[in-house]
Amino acid sequence: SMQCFPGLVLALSSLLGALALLQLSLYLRVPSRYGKHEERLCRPRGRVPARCAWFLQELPSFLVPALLLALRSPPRLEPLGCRLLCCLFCWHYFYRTFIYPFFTRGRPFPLQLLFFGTLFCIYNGFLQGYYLIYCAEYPNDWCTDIRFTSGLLLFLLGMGINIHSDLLLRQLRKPGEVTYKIPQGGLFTYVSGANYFGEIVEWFGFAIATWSLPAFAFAFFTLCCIGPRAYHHHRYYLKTFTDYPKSRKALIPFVF
Ligand code: NDX
Repeated sequence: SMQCFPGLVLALSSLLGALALLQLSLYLRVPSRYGKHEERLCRPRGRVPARCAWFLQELPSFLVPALLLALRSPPRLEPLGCRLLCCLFCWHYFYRTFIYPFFTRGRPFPLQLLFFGTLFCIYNGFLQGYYLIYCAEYPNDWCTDIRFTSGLLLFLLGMGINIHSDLLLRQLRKPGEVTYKIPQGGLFTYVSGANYFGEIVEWFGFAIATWSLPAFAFAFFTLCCIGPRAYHHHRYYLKTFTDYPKSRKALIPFVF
């Protein structure tokens, strides 16, 4: 049966950190090509309905850790912290897989990015799940540790912001519409990338609560993946709408 290989966790986390830096260097200057940044002349055959794309792409991040958690024999009963943290991770991806795609009004998603996105979700789902179920060790009172409680609070706050902002974006369109409008309300009052801000806060909260290399590597990856995207969204809005609110920042309220 499976066991913990610390070297494997270290190697996979380092590769995730390296991928984050690769993304940062690729996407600082040009945005990743989906949604409002997709090149106009993309072949329509290379695209998948947004619903299918998000469902398929995010499913492994739910399924892999959920299966690792359910199938471990003997089941891991101690400490509570590991199972709780694994459930938090799965909870986010339950939303992203089974709820978000069914309400999205996004445009068709490029097949090639769907392929890489799926690979990424398998990779990260395995790394986070494997670490928490087979490797992590917490004292029995971890649930009352300041790192766990403050991290959990940030996670919940970020998740709330993320889900609320996803909802505000969706309400900008009627079913079947694919045009872009100026997002209003919630944290969009302060930043163009409110959904991304929420997601970043969420995964840094998770990293603090987990206090582990894999979780910090993933939070860093998230920052490098959607941080630049928030900046490109912001530039797109400034270019497209002459009446775009001048005080609005790209990602971090009042700062940047
Ligand atoms: N999926 C994370 N890298 C990604 C898919 C793409 O979960 O090759 C990372 C995630 C993947 C990426 C994933 C990993 C890295 C990949 C990348 C592709 C290339 C890259 C694989 C897996 C890669 C290397 C080189 C390292 C291998 O029509 P539309 O779609 O634009 O409509 C949008 C709509 N909307 C508006 N509607 C009206 N008016 C407006 N002004 C509008 N603005 C937007 O709202 C969408 O339907 C919807 C949301 O759009 P947008 O662009 O704001 O968000 P989006 O980027 O689609 O993300 C959706 C949610 C969001 O909450 C975000 O926080 C979360 O997913 N997310 C997204 C990406 C990654 C991630 C979280 C994470 O890293 N944790």
